[in-house]
Amino acid sequence: MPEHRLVVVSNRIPTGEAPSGGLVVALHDALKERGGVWIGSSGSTAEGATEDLHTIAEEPYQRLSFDLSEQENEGYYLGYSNAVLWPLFHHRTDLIAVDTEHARIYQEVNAKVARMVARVVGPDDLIWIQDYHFLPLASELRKLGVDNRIGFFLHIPFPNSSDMPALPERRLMPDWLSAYDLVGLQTQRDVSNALDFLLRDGGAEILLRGRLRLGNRQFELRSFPIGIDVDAFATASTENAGAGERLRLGPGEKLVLGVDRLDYSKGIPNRVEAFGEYLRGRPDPEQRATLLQIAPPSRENVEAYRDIRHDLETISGRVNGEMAELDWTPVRYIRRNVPRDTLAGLYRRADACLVTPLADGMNLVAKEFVAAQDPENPGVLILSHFAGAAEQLDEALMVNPYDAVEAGKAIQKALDMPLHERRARHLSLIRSIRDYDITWWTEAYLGALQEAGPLRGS
Ligand code: GDG
Repeated sequence: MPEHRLVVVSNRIPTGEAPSGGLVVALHDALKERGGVWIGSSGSTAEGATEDLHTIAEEPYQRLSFDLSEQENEGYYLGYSNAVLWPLFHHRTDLIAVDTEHARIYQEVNAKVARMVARVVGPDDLIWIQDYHFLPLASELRKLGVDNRIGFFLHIPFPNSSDMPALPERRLMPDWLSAYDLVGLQTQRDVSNALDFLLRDGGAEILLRGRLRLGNRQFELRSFPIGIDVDAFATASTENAGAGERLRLGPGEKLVLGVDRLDYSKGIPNRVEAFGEYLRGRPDPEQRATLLQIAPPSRENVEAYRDIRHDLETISGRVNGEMAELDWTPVRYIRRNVPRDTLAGLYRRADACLVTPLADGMNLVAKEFVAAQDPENPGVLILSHFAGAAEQLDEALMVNPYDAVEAGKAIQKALDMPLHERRARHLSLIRSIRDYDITWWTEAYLGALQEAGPLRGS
């Protein structure tokens, strides 16, 4: 395929060398292969922020950042993106904080970012917009006369038809989406939710499978489950296989691992509750296991995120208070970012990984855990039905994260699982994550974007 220059836009761009957060990790892997330009906010707020783009890196791809003002950050990022769209798209309509001023600023920031992007793009560039912060960006770019091929990828779930009515701006959504040439979603479930919305409430019609018309625009809607750089992760895990020794687990003690941004969608308190159930129900009380939960803080300025921290600390304290011994603390919780290499080594040491979100677009932790296993003696993935990854990783132990008893039994089953079964499940899982890795995701998406209609100049 002829290589058009790629211009990626996302809310944040990595400023340091060790990106964390699913979207940033995935795009970094994609762009380091292909090169291009990545535009995003610096994360710092400036008084009366201008529309200047600052070059923060040239290699292996160009990174351009912009600043937001305090007020823009409050309205567009904390307010609308993370206190309206994020809860709505994760089935938490109860947490939505509707504020017309925030909605107005969200639109305004999208118009401002469109002006900055329009200055950078050349006529042959492919533009790839990322995630819910920028739903209206293509419609703003079109207003400026940008007629390049523009793609969108939504990293989080698409809301179903019972949740969508809670969004005051839902009537704008069909125009936002149809300004793109290709709307990429994580799963088939998301595609059916988006189709349902666009056909029933949005006035769109289907032309062909995956191809829609709305007014005078035609666009495509398809799923592209995101993946990881499997080899890079596998190598990091073998090179850091000693990381688990720092935990000083007792002889025969099992390690159960959880790794998530501290976010209410990830089901972290439910998971600790499930671990408590497992401990109470285990047939051999001498069998010790530690749950290591790594949960770097996230969006702490949004109120609902303070509550989740409180919930997690309460439940961890309760389980430890009940179950700990003088020489054993069953729940260890680290509210800090752990270096990526250490993380890879911890995955490899873990006997089981608990990936039990209540709602999740995909969940890269599930895939990283599988990539990090020793194929001769692999650990077991316990996966929520509500992770997008569940559509692909059906050889994991699937659980309902709301049911602590069921999830507790799954932990027991994982820790007792015979080697031949662990190997067989792992083989199937690793095949799936290799077939749909980050290179597949980028190429499949960009190939489809390129074919979504003739590009000027090609
Ligand atoms: C969004 C969607 C979708 C976590 N803690 C540390 C750390 N991490 C890394 C993990 C993983 C990433 O952050 C988290 O990715 P997820 O996919 O699990 O979740 P979100 O951040 O919510 O990502 C999600 C994703 O976008 C991609 O499309 O899968 O559904 O919500 O890579 O390893 N990394 C380091 N230290 C930590 O403490 N270094």
